[in-house]
This record gives sequence, C-alpha cells and structure tokens, in this order.
Amino acid sequence: MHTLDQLKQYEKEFIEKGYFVLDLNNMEYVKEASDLLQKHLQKITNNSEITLYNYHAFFEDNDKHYEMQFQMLQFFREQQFAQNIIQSNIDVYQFLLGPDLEIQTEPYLRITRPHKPKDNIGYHRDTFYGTGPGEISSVIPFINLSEKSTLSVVPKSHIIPDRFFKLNQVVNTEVPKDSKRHKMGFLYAPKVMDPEIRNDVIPIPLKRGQALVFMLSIIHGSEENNTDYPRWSTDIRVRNSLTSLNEAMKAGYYKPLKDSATTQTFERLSQ
Ligand SMILES: O=C(O)CCC(=O)C(=O)O
Ligand SMILES: [Fe+2]
Repeated sequence: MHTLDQLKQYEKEFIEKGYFVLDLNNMEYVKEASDLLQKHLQKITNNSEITLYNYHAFFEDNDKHYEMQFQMLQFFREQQFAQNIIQSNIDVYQFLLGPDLEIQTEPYLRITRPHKPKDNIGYHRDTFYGTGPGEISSVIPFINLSEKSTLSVVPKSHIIPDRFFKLNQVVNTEVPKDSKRHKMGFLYAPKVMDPEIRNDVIPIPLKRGQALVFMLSIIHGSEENNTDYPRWSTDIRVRNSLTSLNEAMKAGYYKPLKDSATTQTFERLSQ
C-alpha cells in the first residue's frame, strides 16, 4: 500500500502537471500478465520462439500483425489483467477520484512495433473526443519502456483550453468505423494536432511495475517506437461514477469497481 505522503505527492503532481508516474502496489500482477501474454502468443502461433521482445520479427506484415493484436486483445480482456492491476491499486484511485468508482470494461492492448508509425495513434487529448470530467487514464507497460518507445506528454497542457491548439479533423481511411482496428483503439476520425506540438512533448520512461496516470485533457501519445523491441502496454480508464458522462458514450463502456458506504446503503434501501 502507498503511504499517505506518497498519495499526496501523486495528487500534487497530478494537479500541477496533469500526470504522474505511479509505482504499482503489486508488481506480481504485471509480471504475471506479461508471462501469460507471452505464453498465449506462443500457443496461438504454435511457435515457442516468439517472445514479447522479438514479436515484430515474426509479424512484419501489417495485416497479420493487426489480426494477431486483435486475438491477443480478446485474451487480454477475458483474463481481466488490467482490471486486476487497477483493483490492487485502488488506494490510489480512491484517493484521487473518491470512493465511488467505475472501470473501463474493455481496456486496450497496444503493440507498437519498432519503426512502424502507423501502430501509434499520435498526439491528442481524449477530451477532443468527448471525455467527461471524472475520467482518468493509466498506461501500464508489460516491458520496460525507454524514452524511445514510451508515450510522451505535454506537461501542464491539461488546463489549456482547446482553442489554443491548431487541429485538422481528418478521416483515417485505413480505420473504418467499427473495424477491428477501431475496436483496438485506433481512431477513425482523428483530430490531428499541428506537428509543432513535437517541440513541447517530453517522453515518460516507464519500468514494468509502473504506470503513467494522466488527466484525459493532457496532450499525450506516441508517433514512432524508435527502439528494437515492441511496446506492449495497456491503457485503462477509471472514473468517479457520480460524475456526468458524455451522452454519446456507449452503454457498458464502464462497469462498477467500488461503491462508497453511502452508495451501497442507498442501493440496498431502494431494492
Ligand atoms: O498507449 C497508447 O498508445 C495510447 C494511450 C492513450 O491514448 C490513452 O490512454 O488515452
Ligand atoms: Fe489517449
């Protein structure tokens, strides 16, 4: 468990910079998820030589890679890996968001292969796409991420209004709405930021056992993995369930994680 001083430090950074690097309570969950991901990969490819680190050598072809990513994503979601990791750090989320929490039902599993810009979704803020006030994201890597393979953020950009950013709304013809890639977290109608944003981003290296927790209004993302091994990571949202959600949010996007004592009482009272 984190100490009260640690939690206060995280909160301070979160408010001031819009993000912080969380040392996860139970590193075992992340290690176990990485091991089981690799095992599953070997099982479905019927190839014991494939590891999380050399995956890209076997999946150079884009179509084959996206198909494999989709299969790995199904497994990842079934096993509830991301939900278990968040659950074991509930002290942090309750400290930041309050005692009534919901968690994203279908988290993402990102695999950005070395030197494949299209495996990345680029720089953005999720509030461009209708995020509500009580939602935050956590990126949790399954292998260590250096400056060259990790996500970057623009510190303190979480409080800058949209009108200060130049955007270009485009349609990504490679990612049709409701396609597999769309379901894997690629954007079908991205709001592309001005390339100048590259001057302001800083990379946030992460060790396995850490998470990058950030406000969804911070500018964040990645453009290219410049290392020799893929980035395997999940990103999952947690939200205060008493705050409003965007009307366009599809039903079932979140599921209950934890209810406060009073919420539990009122639920029982109304049964
Ligand atoms: O991991 C990524 O590439 C993207 C994560 C992200 O954009 C998010 O969590 O909102
Ligand atoms: Fe995002």
